[in-house]
Amino acid sequence: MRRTHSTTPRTTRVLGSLLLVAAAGVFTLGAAPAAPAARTAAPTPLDQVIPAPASVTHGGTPYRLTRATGVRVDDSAEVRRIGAYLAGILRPSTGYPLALTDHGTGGIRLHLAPGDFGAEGYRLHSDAGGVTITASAPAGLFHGVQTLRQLLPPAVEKKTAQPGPWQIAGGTVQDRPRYSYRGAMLDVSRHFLTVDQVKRYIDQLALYKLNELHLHLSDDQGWRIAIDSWPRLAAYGGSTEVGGGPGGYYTKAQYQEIVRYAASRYLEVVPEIDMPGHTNAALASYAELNCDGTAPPLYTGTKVGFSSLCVPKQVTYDFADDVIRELAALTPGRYLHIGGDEAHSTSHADYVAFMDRVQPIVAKYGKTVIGWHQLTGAHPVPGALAQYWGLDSTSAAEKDQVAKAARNGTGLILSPADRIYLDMKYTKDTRLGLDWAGLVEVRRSYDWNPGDYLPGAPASAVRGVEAPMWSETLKESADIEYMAFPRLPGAAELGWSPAATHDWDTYKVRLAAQAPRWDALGITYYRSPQVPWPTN
Ligand code: TNX
Repeated sequence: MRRTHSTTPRTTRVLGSLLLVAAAGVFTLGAAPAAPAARTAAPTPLDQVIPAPASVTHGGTPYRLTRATGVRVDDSAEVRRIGAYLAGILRPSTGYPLALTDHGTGGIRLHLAPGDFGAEGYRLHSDAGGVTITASAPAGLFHGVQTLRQLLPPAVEKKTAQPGPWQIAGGTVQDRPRYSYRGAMLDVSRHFLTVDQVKRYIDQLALYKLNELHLHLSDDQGWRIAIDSWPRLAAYGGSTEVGGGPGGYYTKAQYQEIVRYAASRYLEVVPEIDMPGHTNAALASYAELNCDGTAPPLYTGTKVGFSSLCVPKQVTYDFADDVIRELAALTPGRYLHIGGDEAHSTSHADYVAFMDRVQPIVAKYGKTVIGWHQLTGAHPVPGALAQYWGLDSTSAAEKDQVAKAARNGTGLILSPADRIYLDMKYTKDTRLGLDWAGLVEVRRSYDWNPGDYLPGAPASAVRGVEAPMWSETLKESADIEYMAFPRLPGAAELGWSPAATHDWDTYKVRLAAQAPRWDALGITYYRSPQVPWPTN
């Protein structure tokens, strides 16, 4: 056995790749490190997954799935459910029965045991006798299952029987996340997404071990969640979207279905009601929320910064209390996001007054406040998190304001717009997306360090990263996937993997190797020229 780490010197890795390729009989000299070829029988090396594992020990005989392979689970409903999820992925493509069992030996075992795994870590051990994933909590087993998926050939993701063989390299992966907050945001306001479209994205997030799904549920163009005490918000405020389409909203039952589905993939839903700006849909639904008592028309354009709740009116806080109470009651997660960005039509004094009154409402209903980083210009309550969405070029004064809040205890979620805004165009020719934060190619979105990104902010204030997907130009799942892939896996790696594994040259090879998996899953992606995609 040879102990290595994903930070193996490049030469060793290149040699390893060449040897693998040579073993498969397709030796090519002088080429860039080849992505593990889908057609070869050599199993994927244990460190060739995304996000990069914390540590890997290579060695030993691979495990080969057979018709006799069982999925062994502890006698626990939750572990059994994760086993059923895994078997559900493996059965169609392998054609094997993969029976769930709580006894016997060998096969694929999911096992809960005390250990130094943290809330989400796991160990995956593979040898000729079987594969065992061990964790101290179900989330760790689930993340280990994602690693196992990626170690199997991409064709395992297909829905019809494939030839195999189905091998997992020998060795041990010891893994746990760098950050506890690893998020993705969907803007379901600018264009509405159905429950099934959200579930499809949830499955894609789970494959890369993300654990937070932020839903941007309200904006100028649409209100997307039913609120019983203010029924026109959804019924009228949800009746359109950018471009004038029919919009839509989630009933409470549908929202809870999303929450449940996300939880089954170990993602927590973070609902956002954006206030006091970005509120035209609410203002159009209830005249009394406007300072002049007149409801504006619904809005289907893409401008920002023109709407504001009426800060001096008591009814504004009755509204906020009702909405937050009902949404908190539907949401088992810890957080409630109150927006707070681009309040260009609210005076600074009003903005501060509004946040001073609304943050305690969130606490009253048992949730922790998240706000866009403009919240740091008001008085973030103790425990609040600020979501930073600035650019490299954001003024030092603005960065300082956020860093100062971080030094005073406000936690940070990093979503720098010119890095991981998934709605930014890749190049000037990208058909979809916006470019106000710049063009963001794949390397740029990957090549930064959340730990030292914001000058003056202590590394310990950084709770993690989140990749937002604003939907002004995005309507279909295929649109969203084209913008998310291949950048989303990079955001996931920034959130999960130790900084020491960060290396574009080796990452791009692992990223390229994901493409056949996306093809098998029907995921549309941008074939960036920066990535050495397999050519077949
Ligand atoms: C800025 S980022 C916004 C959104 C837009 C987005 C488009 C943020 C907190 N506000 O309202 O949709 O840019 O990229």
